[in-house]
This record gives sequence, C-alpha cells and structure tokens, in this order.
Amino acid sequence: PVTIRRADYTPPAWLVPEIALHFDLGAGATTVRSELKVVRNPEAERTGNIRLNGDEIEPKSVLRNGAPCESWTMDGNDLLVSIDGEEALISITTELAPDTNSKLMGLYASNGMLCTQCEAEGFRRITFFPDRPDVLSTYTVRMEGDATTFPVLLSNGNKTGEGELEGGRHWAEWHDPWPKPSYLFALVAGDLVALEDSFTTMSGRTIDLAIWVREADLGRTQHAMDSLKKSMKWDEETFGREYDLDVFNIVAVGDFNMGAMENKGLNIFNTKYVLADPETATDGDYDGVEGVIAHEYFHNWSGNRVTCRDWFQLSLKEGFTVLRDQLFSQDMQGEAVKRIEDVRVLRAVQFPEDSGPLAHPIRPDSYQEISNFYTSTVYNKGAEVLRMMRSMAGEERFRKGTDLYFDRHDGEAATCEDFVRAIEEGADLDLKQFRRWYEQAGTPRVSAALKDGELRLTQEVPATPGQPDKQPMVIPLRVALFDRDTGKSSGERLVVLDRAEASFKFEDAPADAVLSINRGFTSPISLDVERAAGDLLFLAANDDDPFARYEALQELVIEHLLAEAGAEGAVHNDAADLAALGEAFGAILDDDALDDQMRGEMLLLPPVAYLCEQVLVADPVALHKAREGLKAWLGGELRERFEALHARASAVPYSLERKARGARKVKTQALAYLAAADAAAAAPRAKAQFDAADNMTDRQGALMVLAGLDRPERKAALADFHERFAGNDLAIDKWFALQAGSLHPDVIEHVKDLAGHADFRLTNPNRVRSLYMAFAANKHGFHAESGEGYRLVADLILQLDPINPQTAARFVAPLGRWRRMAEPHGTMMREQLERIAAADGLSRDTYEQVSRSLG
Ligand code: HT7
Ligand code: ZN
Repeated sequence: PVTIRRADYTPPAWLVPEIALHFDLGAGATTVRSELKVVRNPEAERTGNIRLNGDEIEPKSVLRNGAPCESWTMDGNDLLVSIDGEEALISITTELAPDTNSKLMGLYASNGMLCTQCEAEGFRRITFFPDRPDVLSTYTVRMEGDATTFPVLLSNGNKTGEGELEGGRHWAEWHDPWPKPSYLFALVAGDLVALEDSFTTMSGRTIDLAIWVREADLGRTQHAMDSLKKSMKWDEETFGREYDLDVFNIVAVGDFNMGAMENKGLNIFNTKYVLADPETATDGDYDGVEGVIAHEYFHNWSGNRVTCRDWFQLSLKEGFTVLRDQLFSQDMQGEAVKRIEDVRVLRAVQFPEDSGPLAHPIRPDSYQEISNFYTSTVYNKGAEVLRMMRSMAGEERFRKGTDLYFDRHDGEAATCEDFVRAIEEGADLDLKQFRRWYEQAGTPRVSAALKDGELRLTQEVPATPGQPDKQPMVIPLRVALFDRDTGKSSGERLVVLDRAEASFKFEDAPADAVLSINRGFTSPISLDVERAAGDLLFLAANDDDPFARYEALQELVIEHLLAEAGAEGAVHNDAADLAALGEAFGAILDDDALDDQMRGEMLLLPPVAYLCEQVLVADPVALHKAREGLKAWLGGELRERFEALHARASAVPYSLERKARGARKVKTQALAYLAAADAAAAAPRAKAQFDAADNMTDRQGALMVLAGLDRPERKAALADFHERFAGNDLAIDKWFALQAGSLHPDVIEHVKDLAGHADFRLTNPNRVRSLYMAFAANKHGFHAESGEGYRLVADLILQLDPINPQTAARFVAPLGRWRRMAEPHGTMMREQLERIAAADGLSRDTYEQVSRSLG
C-alpha cells in the first residue's frame, strides 16, 4: 500500500467550482450522472490532465464539453481526463449497487432506505471526482426514484423543486449554496417520517428543523430535537455562530460505521445517537444523543464553513469540535462531572493509544488509510490541546482567537497552523513552542515536588514510533497549596512548565503545605508527585477543586491496586492501606454536601485499561483481580451503607432531573459493590431492581450486575430482557454487550454462543461492536489465560475484514498492546496479530493497523 505524507501536500491542479449530480435511484442499481465544471487552479503547477479519484466504480461514459471523450485513461482506480484549455465541462456516468455495499462507504442501503457516507473518501465510490477536502464546489442534486419505496428524497442545502413522474416515480432537486468539499455531500432516499420544529436565529431567521426516522421510531425523537435547539442557541451565545441555511435535516440510520456525520444541512446519524425514551435509553444514552447532536451541529462552523486543507489537518475540525461539544455538555449537565467523565475516557482510551504502537501526533505525518486516523488522539487529545490554549488565554481572549479564526478562514480549507496563528493573534498568546503538541506524540510525564514553598517540576516525553527524541512541551498546570491545619487553600495559580526542569516559588505558601496540582486536569499528562503520607487522604477530603478531590481518591486506589497486583515498584504505604481506603469511601457515602452525580464518579474504581498504563509491563489478570477484590472488600465493609444508599436511591421517582439521574447512578453502583461482596444476597436485590424498573437505566444496571453472577436470576432476567425488547435493535445491542462485558466465569462460551445467535449480524456495525468491542474491553474475558479471548477477536477481524474493513480494523488496537502485557499474554497476542498478517487479501485498513502493531 502507498504511504501518503503530510510533507508532500501540493494544491489541486484543477478546481471544481460547480457540480450537478443526477441520481436514478434503486437499491439494486443506481445510475449516477455527474457534471463537473472544472477550471485550472492558477496557484498550482500546470498539468494537461485532471485526476478524478474512483474506488470500485467504472466510468460508463465520459463526456468533455458535451461530446464523447476518447482521451481518458485509468491510473489504478483514478480516471485521468485530458483538458487543453483553462476550463471544461466533464460529464461522467457510473452505476452502483447500493444493496451489496457492505463497507457502508459511498451510497448504500440500510433497512430499505438509501443513504451516503462520504467522509473521508466515500464520494469516490459514487462518482469520479478530485475527492480531497481542498476542492470546494456548489452542489445541485437531482434524484429520481420509485415514489412508494422512496417517498422522501433529501440532499444538502435547500429543496428547489419536486414533481411526479410516470410509472409511480417522482423526483426532487436540492441546491446547496455553500461551497463544500465532497466529503460533506449527502443523499437520503427512503420511507421516513419526521419530527418537525423550528428555530429562530439570533438575527431573526426561521430555520425549519426535521429529524427523519422510520415511523415506528418517531416517538423517540423529542430528546434529539431538544438537544438540537439547545446546541443552536449555545453556539450563538458561546461562540457567536449562527446557522446559515433555511433547513436543517437529521436522518437516523441503523447501519453506520461511526456515530454520525456532519454533511452540510443533512446530518446522518447512527440511530444510537438519535433515538431515546426512558424505557429503552439509559441516562448515558440520553447524554450521548445530546453530545453527538451538538458535536455534528457545531461542525457547521468548525468543519464545514471552515474545513480542512487535507486529512492530516483532521484535528483542526475534530479536536476543536470535541472541545466545543465538551464545553456545551459541561454547561448543560454541570462542569465537574462532565470533566471527570471526559478525563476518564481520555485516560482509558487515548493514553493507551499514545503509549503503544499506534501512537501518533494529533496532526499525523503519514498514513496509508485515513479511516485509521479517526482516533482518540486526533479527537480527544486534540480537544485537550485546544483546552490548554484556552486555559492559558482565559475564556474571553480565547473567544477573540476563535472569532478571528472563523472570520479569517470562512469559506476556506485551512490548516492547524492557521488555527494556532489565529489564536496567537486574537488571544495575544505566544504559541511558538506550544506547537510541539501538534508534532510530538506521547503522553508527557511530569514529576512534581514541593519543598519550603518551592515547586520543582520536571518533564519527560516518552519515545513513540518514529519519534525517538523529544523536545520539552509547554505544560500549563493549575496549582493550589493547602494549609494542612486549616484545610484552606491560599488560592489557585497557573504555572507553565516549558523546560525539562523548572522551579516556581510560592511566597505565600503555608508551612508544610499540601500540593494540589493539574487541577481540572489542565494538561493531558501523567503525574508523579512526591507526597507525604496522608496528603492524598487530605486532598480527597478537603480539596475545593472537585476534579482534584476525585483525583486524589483515584490515586489512593491506584497505589493500593498496583501493590495488590504485585506491580513492579509498587508498595503499600500507610495512607493507602485498606482501612484508610475504607474510611475514604465511607466518607464519600456519608457526605451530604456531595450530590449523587459526583458521588457516583468518586465511587467508580479506575478502569483496568488505565491501571495497565501505570506500569511498563502489566499483568491485566492480576490488576483485574485486584480491582474486583477491592470492590468486594468495600462492598462487604460498607455493606449497610451501600444497602441504605440503594434503598434511598430506589425511592426517587424517575425523571431526567439531575437529582433523579444521580440517584439512578449510585443505585446501580451500590448494587455492584454489594454483588461483588455477596453474590447470593445481591442477586435477588438485583432481580428486584430489574423487575421494578420503569426505565432503562435501572433495568440495564440490574442486568449488568446479574449478567456477571452465576445465579439462577441471571437467566430469567436475560430472557425477560430479550423478549421485552424483541425487534428494538438498540436495546438488543445492549443485551449482547451486557453479556460480552460481564464478569461471568463462562464469558468466552457466552460470546461464542452469541456470535451464532439469530439476532447477530456481521453486517451491522452496532451489533458487531456490541458483542466484540464489549468483549475486547472486558479484561477478564479478553485476557483469559487460555488465550482464547485473543483468538476470538482475531477470528472476528479475519471474518469481518472482507465485509467491512473500516470496522474490522478498529479491533486491531486491543491486540496491539502486546508489548505492554506480561507473559504469556504478550506472546499470545502477538501470535494472533501474526496470524492476521499472514492472511491473503487483507484490506488496506487492517493491513496498516496490523503492520504498525507488529512493527
Ligand atoms: N466527521 C465524522 C467522521 C465520520 C467518519 C469517518 C470515517 C468513516 C465513517 C465516518 N462517519 C463519520 C464524524 C464526526 O466526527 O463528527
Ligand atoms: Zn466530528
């Protein structure tokens, strides 16, 4: 496979200011005729050919300026058409078979409807085109099809015409006035109904909003609509961004490779991020819908109005849009809990990526298959990098920077460098050295020690593939010092570490102060703090930054678990002994000043994925056992308090208010602790919660606990759930995921059986992820001593690769951690990767991930 390099960027030789597309739609056969107005790009090197990318398509006819063109050639998948003058009209016909398109890229069929996915390189599966984000065109789209099969015909922009045709057919035409790259093109044809509403923008324009779904799903769309309207208002108020078309359509699709897609004026969503009602969606699902609706909507400015010059700049739109959706959710749900949730995801997913064979900078330098770079690094670390700029500039100055960025680059395909320059100028910040966050991969490790009011910091950025030597990063850290006697802090300040070592003097430091550092998780780093015994317990009880308080308790737990698991260098210390931990958790349970949302965060033990990150070579089984052991011990030690918490929370009636949501969160946590301590006693309690549930959060929580228990209640609850939600794909996904992610000793057998279940389909990414991603994340199943867990995932990759390579390639990363896993795990994981690598005809997606993982 060819490696594409960032350094090789050259501007497109030809531009396409206008394109008209004609679709004659059918699930079995669709004909596409495109008309491209092409003009020479004065800023590029002259060439006599235009290169039009294609993928699994053939040109049925090629016209140039209205006449059949003989002088076209194929170069691999690409069509080259010669052009003599400065401009031309090129018309190409292609034929597609949407119902055999299992890759779900380009035009495909899902549940009887037709839809598209073009980011990153799907448009070239529809027609030949310079399929790169720096070619911007205005689109006119005419669709024709059977009026009964496809009563609704949607595309980007505004509808400009529609009518009947002979033979029960009809047509519609859409025009999008905003020039856009091909990856933002979309089309939907199907038998859909809409929840409709409107939004009045800050300048007084009325926007028609519609959420399109299958008729049976209409009753589950209100939350998505509410989320959309909140997002539109928030983006006006917080970033000054107004919507720019007369309509905004969202369509929910059951077969989708990712979460959603921000196509201009026609967002296409995985049903998972649209449909929600109390009976079938958990509180987490509600948040997911709100967050993803916001994310896609925010792309209208950060991604669509200002797009990316090339795919190396992906974090320009994704990192920025993740930051925007995180800030939105903080405003909607409360800052502290949302921040903790976001950091937990970063540490459990991005930190392992950054310390493994797939590590890359937020702006990668090369790729073979761009789909492999839609990563937690580009998205979540990308957002953290921008958040650091915001912390250094302050909210107001950061806004000046983003205003300048939007003004300066509106209508352009921009680079990360353009963004940094706009923040530098608009926010008046020097970001020269800060740019290293775009260049260097790896999670910096910072050591901190406080002595006599002087804070000494050192940093080290670990070597990553292709980057053996690193330069010091700019690392902002919010710091406070606490008086050990009064429990009070002398205020917070921001220190910026920009050298390998530096010291900061705190003139007002109390004698024998306790250090609170990286408050609010100012920087995406790992920290090593020299502490006196008792400091963490002090901070867990007294820190006035909720994140720092949470962090102190997590640190205590991590120290204990590493020591329990016999991790190298870990020792039990006085502060982290079991009794102290029991007291700290007891205090969390008793603290009336904590609301249940925050209590729920504090009660969550660190995930094994993050525990593995604490050591060079991890024993995942020992860490998992230590974690479960602590859970069981706490469940027994604090049994009465967990029972009281479960009873109190169970009495709170269902609503979507914060208080009721908090109660549901701690209710299932209490159940999980009790079950870990005494399965026999907890099983009837869990079954009672399951039976009494009037909402999915309680029902799923109870089933999650039961699924892990070898008790009779398990079978009955699983059967009840399956029958109750038969035909509801999203709920049945949960049924698969709960079993695959369970603590049950026979989980591997369960997964094998589930793969043969009548409801399992390899062609549906949600279903595949619900079974196999849940399993790959289940440390006790995936890392089974037999190696059977690794084999199962490798088998899946080989089976799925010819069907949906993009989704198959996503399963390589869990096996790719082999170097960091203790023996015999490391060898067994590597052997499975080698087995995949030896297979014939691997896709570019899977080949790239496997070879990087072995390399
Ligand atoms: N920008 C969207 C990315 C996306 C995507 C990428 C590759 C293959 C399929 C895909 N579906 C959506 C999603 C987002 O970040 O908003
Ligand atoms: Zn995005």
